[in-house]
Amino acid sequence: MTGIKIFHIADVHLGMRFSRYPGDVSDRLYESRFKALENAVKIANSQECDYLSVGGDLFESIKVKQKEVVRAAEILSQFTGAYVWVLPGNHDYYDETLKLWQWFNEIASDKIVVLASSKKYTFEYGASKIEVFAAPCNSKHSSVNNLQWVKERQIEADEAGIKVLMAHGAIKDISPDLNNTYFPMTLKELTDLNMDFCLMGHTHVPYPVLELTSTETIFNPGTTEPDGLNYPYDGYGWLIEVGVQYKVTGKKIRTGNLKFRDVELSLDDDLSADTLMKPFNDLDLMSTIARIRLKGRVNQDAYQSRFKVLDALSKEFLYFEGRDDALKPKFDRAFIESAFSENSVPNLLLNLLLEEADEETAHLAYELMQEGLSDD
Ligand SMILES: [Mn+2]
Repeated sequence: MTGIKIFHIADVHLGMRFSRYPGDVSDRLYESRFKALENAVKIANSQECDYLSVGGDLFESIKVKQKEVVRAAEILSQFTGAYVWVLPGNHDYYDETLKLWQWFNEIASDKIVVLASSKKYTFEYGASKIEVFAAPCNSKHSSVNNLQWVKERQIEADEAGIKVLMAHGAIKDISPDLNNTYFPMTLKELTDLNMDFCLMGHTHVPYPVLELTSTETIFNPGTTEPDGLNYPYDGYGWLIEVGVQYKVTGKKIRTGNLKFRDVELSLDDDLSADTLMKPFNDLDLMSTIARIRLKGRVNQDAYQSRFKVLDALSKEFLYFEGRDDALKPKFDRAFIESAFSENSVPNLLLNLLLEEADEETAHLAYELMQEGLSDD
């Protein structure tokens, strides 16, 4: 047989809203998810993939708007390969009474197949035959996964093609699922199914962590577009190639448009724009949502200028949040001299604490003195 190529994405979450951000930023975040889906189709086309697969949670919710569903189907219809596989995830689970999937099927071209049932779907294209064992979600939550039917299946004599599992759910030790409510499964469970490879969705962390692999057979892309400051990945899909003797290789390709960066910066003395920008040096700032949390101690002048510096920076980014709650002004001899006259009790005491104890203790004593003074 000749090789086949699949581009696998998951967790696009079209329709996700970002109400904590200002209007123009939340609009951009909302739009960028559709763009990421377009990127995925373009990548799949330029790589001449035979299949494009979506491992669940194409949509953020079963209540997405019709125009969002239509838009998604139209984007996927641009795929120039043989088939698009769309697995319902737990956010967009399958139920035949849902408008979501009715709208989707009405508009989607023939090459788009919703893997709505727990069963084997067979695809033949060119010289290759591929059998997709689907484990879609049919509810938002479940304490058991949908792999049971795959485990119990009768292995048919003609089960000769490439065997692929498509499933959506939490994978133990990779995604957090503390209460076991997201179709929990284990890597061993997946390996034991004896598939040629598994196309997964749900876990927003890409798996495996490698960029390129010829040994792994379980692929989870994570979100196509990053979705928040607690998500340090940039949005990926897996390009999977099956060569002679079903040898599988995977290559991670970026599909995302925006980047989120949550940075904690420990300062010592100075607070310059250059220092603060260091973590963002190689980024396109107008496509970056950043939060910077300052800590440590800086000199008095730097401390007084902190809002000005942060304000100037914020204009460079798509969105920028500066936090100064853990930043303190340096508490040193110079400060004590400026606050208390020479040989006064506070001056002597604070200088002594600075020498015998440390800056923290001396500063605390100073703050207590301030409180004491204001109580009078
Ligand atoms: Mn999910």
